[in-house]
Amino acid sequence: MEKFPKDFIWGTATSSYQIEGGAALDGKGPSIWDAFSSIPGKIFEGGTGDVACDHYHKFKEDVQLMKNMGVKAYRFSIAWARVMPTGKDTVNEKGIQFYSDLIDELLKADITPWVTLYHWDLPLALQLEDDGWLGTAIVDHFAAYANLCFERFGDRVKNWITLNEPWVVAILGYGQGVFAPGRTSNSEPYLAAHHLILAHAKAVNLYRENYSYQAGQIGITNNCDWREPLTDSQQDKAAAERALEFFLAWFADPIYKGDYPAVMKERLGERLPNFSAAEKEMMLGTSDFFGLNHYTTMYAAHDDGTGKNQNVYGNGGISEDQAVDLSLDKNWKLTNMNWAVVPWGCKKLLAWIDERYGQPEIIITENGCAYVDELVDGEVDDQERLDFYKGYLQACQQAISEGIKLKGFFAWSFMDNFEWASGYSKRFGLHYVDFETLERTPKKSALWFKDAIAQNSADV
Ligand code: PNW
Repeated sequence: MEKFPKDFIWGTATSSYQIEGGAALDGKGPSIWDAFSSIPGKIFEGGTGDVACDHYHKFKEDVQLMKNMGVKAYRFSIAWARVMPTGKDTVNEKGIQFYSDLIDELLKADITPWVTLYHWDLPLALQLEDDGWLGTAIVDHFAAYANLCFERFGDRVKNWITLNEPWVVAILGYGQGVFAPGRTSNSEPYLAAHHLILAHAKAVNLYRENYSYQAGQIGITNNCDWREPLTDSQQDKAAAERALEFFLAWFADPIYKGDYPAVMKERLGERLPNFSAAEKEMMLGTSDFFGLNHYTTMYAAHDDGTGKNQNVYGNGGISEDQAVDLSLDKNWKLTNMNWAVVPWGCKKLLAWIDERYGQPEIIITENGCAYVDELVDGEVDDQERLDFYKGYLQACQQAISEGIKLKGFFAWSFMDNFEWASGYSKRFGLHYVDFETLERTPKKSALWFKDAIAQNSADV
């Protein structure tokens, strides 16, 4: 049986808006997701995060469930508006207390906290007063918020993730408008992304300058699918490479190489902002690990203008800008998100990152799948999810055996939750949540995951 390295980090992940509830409790301010989900038609069946999994009240039970699984690490996010109701200046001590208690509970259970500072729930006041990620003020506001978190939690939290998936914020929030703040544009995504990267860099610099005594690590999490050339033609190979550059290198190149990919500059012209020399210097090297959220794979072909697959959800950027036509293999199995299950794509993506960025330590901070789960006699037989994890974790094992420095894997998600625009219609959890009673039940995949952790192997 092949084993993972001894210190491999096995974890599960969640995010604040998706699980906490308590949207207006104990002084929490509204976020753009509270506002967005209140607009008719934006969320499937009008779902909101008002209650979600009520993790705000049930966190002790949740930590216990994690402990039962034997997970070594738990990735969660802090709701900025819970600790700073308007995003700046005023601190909400009750919000601080909630996260402080959660962190203590995790440490008591021997589970290492991995804390994401921003998983999309921007304080609404910052959207209204400062144009959210389109304005320049956000960079300093984010750094001040990060500073508060380092100051209050950094004695116990040693693993920080500044941003979750800036690509989603930019493309789905400011390009396609399907996520908060719901804007549609073909230039705003590039501006929002620019400020996201600068905010990340500023927070990391601040952490390193002022909190080195805390001896923690800090990085960013980007999401990327794999793009496989549809044919062996030079054109399709170039299209696949271009698609990956517009998806992942857009955010990773500034951090690992100091600037945007050349192909983006060429194709976008004035819509792509420039970094000053000082900004380049500030950004370079601002991730101690390469955080990666990976879910699926698509074929990429050169688009001569007749492409039929434009603007598919999750297309990796604004299609017209890339001249890439995306498609699926009809033999691939699809999850309930219509995302194809292609474990070898995961391995190829890890190898691409390894090569392009000089063998960074990679952490898969999310991987998982949605299926139509049913609770029957107190059990959920989600064999498809079990197979999914087995396949992807075996691909991870292979990557490690080929020398790729993959250090950890966080399953998305610890439990079923509010799946953004899909509301409660998509279940990604290892634990089933009954959204009427809020009762949690470990699924079959959770029991498998527990065995895999215990044996430190995917071959179980
Ligand atoms: C990620 N796409 O979102 C998020 O980090 C999670 O909050 C979310 O629940 C999970 O994946 C499942 O969706 C994504 O369109 C949303 O490519 C959309 C895309 C990718 C990731």
